[in-house]
Amino acid sequence: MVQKLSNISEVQVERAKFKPILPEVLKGAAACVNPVKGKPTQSVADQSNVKKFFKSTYGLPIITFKKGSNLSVKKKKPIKVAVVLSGGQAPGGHNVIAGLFDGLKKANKKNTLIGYLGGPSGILENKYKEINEKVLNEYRNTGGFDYIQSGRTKIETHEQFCSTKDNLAICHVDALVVVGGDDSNTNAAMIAEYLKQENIDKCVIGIPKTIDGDLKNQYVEISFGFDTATKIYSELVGNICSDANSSRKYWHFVRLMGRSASHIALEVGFKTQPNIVLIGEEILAKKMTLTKVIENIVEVVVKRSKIGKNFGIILIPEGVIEFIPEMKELISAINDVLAENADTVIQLSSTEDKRDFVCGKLPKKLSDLMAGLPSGIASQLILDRDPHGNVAVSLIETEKLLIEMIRKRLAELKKEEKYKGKFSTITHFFGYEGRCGIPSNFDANYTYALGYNAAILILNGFTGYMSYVRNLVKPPKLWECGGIPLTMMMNIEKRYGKEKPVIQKALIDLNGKPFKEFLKKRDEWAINENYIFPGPIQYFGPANITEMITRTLEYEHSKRR
Ligand code: FBP
Repeated sequence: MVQKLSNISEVQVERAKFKPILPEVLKGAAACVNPVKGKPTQSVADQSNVKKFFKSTYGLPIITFKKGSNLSVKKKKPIKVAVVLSGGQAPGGHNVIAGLFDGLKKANKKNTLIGYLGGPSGILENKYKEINEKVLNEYRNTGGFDYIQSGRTKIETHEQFCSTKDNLAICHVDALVVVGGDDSNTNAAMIAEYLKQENIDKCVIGIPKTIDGDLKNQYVEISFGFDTATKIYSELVGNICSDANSSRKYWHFVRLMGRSASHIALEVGFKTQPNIVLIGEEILAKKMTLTKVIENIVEVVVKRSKIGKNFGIILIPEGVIEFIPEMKELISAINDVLAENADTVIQLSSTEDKRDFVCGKLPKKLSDLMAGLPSGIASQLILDRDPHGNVAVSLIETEKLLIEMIRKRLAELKKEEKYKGKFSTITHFFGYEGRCGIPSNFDANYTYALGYNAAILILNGFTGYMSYVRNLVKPPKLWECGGIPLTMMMNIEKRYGKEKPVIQKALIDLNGKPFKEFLKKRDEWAINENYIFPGPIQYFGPANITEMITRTLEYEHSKRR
């Protein structure tokens, strides 16, 4: 019986009783799961270059788990595993830990699990806690990463690899599980490679986490957290659609998280059917300038106004700014200036000084562009990059830039008597609201299976792999499990001015089914109020609501069927 503590909500009390469904193939102890090795693999691009960085772990075969007896696992001595949560929060992180813990204990009660605290810096500083069943039980099926917290430290220097090696040895850790997005899993691959080159027999396994949904491929059908986060954002956007449709006086500009990729905006678009959804990948492919993006939005605003509708909802992926060609060029040039002048920039205390310094180093065309931007946006563009070199898009108020430019254009049209409407705007940013919600049934099951599956990969001695659980449109019992080599997902990219192997981000495929479905619908959404109000995530009730998967996953699978 779960006790209701004073700081636990009624929903959490009920939610604690939820028992994740394990895929049939993982049921029973690891000794009942047989790993079948496929053919050697290649990285998705830049094969010979990627291979140079991963001399010992490149080209590993894909592992598929099948039911069958696996005696080698039975003979294993007790092992100690460490888990680290890396990067932004995503609903379901605690269930990864729970699945991993249960998988290890099922194999041998003496197996133990520790959690490094505060992300990868916990490994470097040797800060950890023992995962204990009683405490863990309070975190099962909950959102957040608060049990062991997260962080964005990157392990990349020789010294950092050495201290990772030393600290794993000090704690007698046999395997490390890195729960993270593309950058954190790139890090996991580097650690696996380093340990292998040093002849150290320890496993490193990655788990695909990120609400952004941009860590995916044929095996990793979706990263965990995307399902819950998009359901939360959809509820909020649906409510705004309802409000807009009731008062009919505001244009709502809603920026949504998702870093570079527009998967979140597209999924929320499907679930709520707003008037406009910008897709960064389309803007990039069509090389649409900022002026063109504005023109397209203005066209809808004017059309709606002509039929008396001075209101609407527009979804803006936070990463769109990086896809507009001139902004992309500007950001890339700023990245280079910041990388080349890191020592000077760090000395400058105010954002304005930094902005002026960077501006002075840019080619004229780009410094003119920067000068023409609202000063808030220009400053936000030069904010510190994260340790992986990414721009802090969650802090750039792109919606304000768009509004300012739309306003200017509408004023011109007014002068030319081509527009008579009223343009009142409200801005929203939904990001952090969605990252720590109580995981949906899908994410609760998926994350538990990913963790449990990671335990089985470790018990079989695999390293340099990502835990995968696929066939996700089917009920969890039928999900397929195994490991995909981390190097298989890599390509070479420029980071901090240097060529580096990194896991390739999965952006929206413009030839893919989800985008094509969107194209069929968007003109209709623009003019009419086809709004859908999805309401909150349902944890209890009819299965068609509680077990609902994302439209993106549905469409992607319908292509394969
Ligand atoms: P991950 O890629 O680490 O999962 O983080 C994703 C994300 O939530 C992005 O959507 C967002 O741009 C970014 O994190 C915000 O970073 P921070 O948490 O450091 O503010």
